[in-house]
Amino acid sequence: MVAHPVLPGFHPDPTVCRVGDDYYLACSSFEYFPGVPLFHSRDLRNWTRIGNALDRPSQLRLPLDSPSSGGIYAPTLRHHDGRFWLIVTNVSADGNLIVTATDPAGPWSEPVLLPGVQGIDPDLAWDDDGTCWCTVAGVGQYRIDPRTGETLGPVRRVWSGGPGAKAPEAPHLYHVGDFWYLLIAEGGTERGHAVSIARAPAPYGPFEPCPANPVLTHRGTDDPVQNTGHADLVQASDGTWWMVFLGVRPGGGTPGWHVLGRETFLAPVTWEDGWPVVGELAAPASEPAGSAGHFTSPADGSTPEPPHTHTPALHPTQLDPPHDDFDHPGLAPHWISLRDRPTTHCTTKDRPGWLTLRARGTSLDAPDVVFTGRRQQHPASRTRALIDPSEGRGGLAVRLDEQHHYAIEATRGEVQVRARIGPLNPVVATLPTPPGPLVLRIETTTPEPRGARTGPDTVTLGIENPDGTYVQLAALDGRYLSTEVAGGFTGRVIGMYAAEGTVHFDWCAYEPVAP
Ligand code: 6LW
Repeated sequence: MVAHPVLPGFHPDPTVCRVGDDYYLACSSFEYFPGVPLFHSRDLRNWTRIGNALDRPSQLRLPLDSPSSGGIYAPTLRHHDGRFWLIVTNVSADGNLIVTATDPAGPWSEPVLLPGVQGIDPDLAWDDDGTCWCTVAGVGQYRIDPRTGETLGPVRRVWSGGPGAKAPEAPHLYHVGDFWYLLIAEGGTERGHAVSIARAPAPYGPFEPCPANPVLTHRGTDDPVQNTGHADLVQASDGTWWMVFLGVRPGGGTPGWHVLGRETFLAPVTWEDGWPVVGELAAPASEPAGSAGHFTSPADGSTPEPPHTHTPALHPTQLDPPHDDFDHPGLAPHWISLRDRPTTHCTTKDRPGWLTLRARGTSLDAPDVVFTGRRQQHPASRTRALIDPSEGRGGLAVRLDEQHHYAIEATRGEVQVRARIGPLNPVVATLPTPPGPLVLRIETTTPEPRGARTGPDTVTLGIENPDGTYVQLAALDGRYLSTEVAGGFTGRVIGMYAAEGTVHFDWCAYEPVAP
């Protein structure tokens, strides 16, 4: 069985919590605004986006010169004392911060900063007496007052994972039965990634590692899902246990390139001798029978069913709205912009029914470029947008960072395809066009691998004639827009941008394509 992510595309560092029959999940968002996407599910497999925790500039400061893959790292989402608590690190500005909400769809509070808490990947856990523990990568632990952000004592090193493993991080602390369990990731977020666990009689230790560590890793296997790690546990309302974690799907020949970023996967968990045992990766609920749901647990062969399987699944994986006409005053929560989104530069009010982008940075190479896009969620995809470039220059781009992006750019009477790959920045095609609105198109296709040097996909860029026929201008190797080439923590985002003057977009449509 090939497992599919429950949240495909750039959705790393998942954190999950349950309230009654409802599950909520949050992910990292790095240099994009709004930050920390939030999802709701009744079955842990089909997730619906409900908003973003950091959706106001006062909550999310991302300086215009902050680097890509900076910004917002690794949240923890918990429900305690009638409120949702989300703790996260803004590595580009404010460090660790907490926001709270009574409704996870928002509004979320202004941030409470934790200047005394040093370290990424903060976790929150409460003792029975109300003591709040904040555990960070390393692995260090603080006693804090989460309402004020004050630290109530020095950091204590509680565990550093398995001997010799790098990057003990992503800690989450749980009280289960007689023990406190400390779940961590280790080995780094690349092919060596793993999940390990330790337990103790108290939240602060002493921690005894699980003899079967790591409890999850795909390193050294030929599993199509690699880099599995950075996990969180949740007990379902029917008593079964589940793990969400990140993984990647590398494609092409050696060494494999993943182009959609780190995605969120799900696996069942059973308990043996007081330790969690992770079963096979679970597929989304509407996978064809026989290709999913073999939850054979290495522990006892039992087959836990996901909770609430009555939930209808319309699509095998979560897909944000495929088509946006920009007919509503605000932008839907799946649209993400680079670093900020002032209405002076990105608005639906200038020309009703259109998204208007006003240029600031003069190209996608500049960190202050005005860019609004959405995550590429499927290996084979098609994105189209109707642009009116008559007052400026802009286009449609697939972006990994400032140094890695392909774009089709329109201005009065001409379109160009540009391919930025590290220090190279050629114009690879130019075509005269009639003035006025035109449809730009970007497709990603995944041809059968033909050997060790085959790339993971092909990115094609072109325009549509008024009669709907497609004119392809360039077909580019997708490996150069992969994490293995570009580095960093994000994934591809496909979107609209302005590089000069003002450009208007009537609609933008994204769809998966059958491979
Ligand atoms: C995150 C760390 C990691 O803070 O990558 O995969 C970092 N894990 O835990 C950025 O996502």
